[in-house]
Amino acid sequence: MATAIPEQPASAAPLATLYPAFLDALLAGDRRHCEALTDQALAARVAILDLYQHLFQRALYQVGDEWQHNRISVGVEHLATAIVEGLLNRLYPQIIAPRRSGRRIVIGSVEGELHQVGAKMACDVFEMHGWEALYLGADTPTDELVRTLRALTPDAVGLSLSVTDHVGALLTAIAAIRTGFPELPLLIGGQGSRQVETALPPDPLIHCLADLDALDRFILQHDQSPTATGGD
Ligand code: B12
Repeated sequence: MATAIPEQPASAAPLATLYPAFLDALLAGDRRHCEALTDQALAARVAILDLYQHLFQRALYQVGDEWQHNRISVGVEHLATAIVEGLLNRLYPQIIAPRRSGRRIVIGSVEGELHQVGAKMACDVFEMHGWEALYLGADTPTDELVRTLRALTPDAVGLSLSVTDHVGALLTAIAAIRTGFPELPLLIGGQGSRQVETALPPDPLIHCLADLDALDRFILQHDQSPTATGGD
């Protein structure tokens, strides 16, 4: 399956030069070189959202294509993913907005779903806007998700879905969340979610967000809305 990546904006231009070297380093398992190239991108003032989508995500999608066509081993794919997760952790202290909004989101990958990098990136976008973003991890059991929402009383919840086989788990999670929290904004993202929009129940508080730019716009709009809770 060929996977779509967001169109690259002019602001991400330096990444076009860095990308081939980054992909090579990732496939070679060369963490230090990946770090150095990431630092070069930041020094060239590439925005974090561009870095995430047009370097990290683009490279991991390519890794997926290489794996699908048996050109790389599962081990190489695992190592590449671990390197990107390390890069995200390394950037984390830099991305947290010093001014906190008092808002909180809980994000989980749906039950059965082992892909977690995209959901972690979505959490980071919330942190950049001053939200407290809590990632429950891959394969979040639906009942544990609901229990956590009850305990943490977030302002929104996010669900991530990569593999289309997990659509049923997504719909189950949505139904469980709606039973307990009829007013809670629910954000859905991930490659698998692109095919499920039509299967979702009609609900103005459910938002399918195609990429991190759409998420960024959503957060800005939400934070400006008079009904938004929290705040300094
Ligand atoms: C790494 C990887 C794995 C790792 C994941 C480890 C980890 N720590 O996450 C492991 C080895 C576990 C794995 C397993 C499998 N994988 Co896999 N995997 C990948 C790979 C190479 C990279 C995933 C990734 O991190 N992408 C980068 C992130 C940043 O992209 P993203 O997830 O799309 O996230 C972005 C947006 O979608 C969005 N987003 C994501 N979540 C959310 C949530 C919210 C709330 C919001 C707002 C936005 C948002 O924001 C992100 C940034 O833009 C992909 C290739 C690919 N195309 O992604 C295959 C891929 C996803 N895997 C695939 C498959 C088939 C599998 C397996 C079924 C393989 C198998 N036979 O076992 C299993 C399924 C396991 C399971 N039960 O889930 C297929 C899925 C095909 C499909 N459509 O169903 C892919 C596409 C590979 C391919 N080309 O065929 N995989």
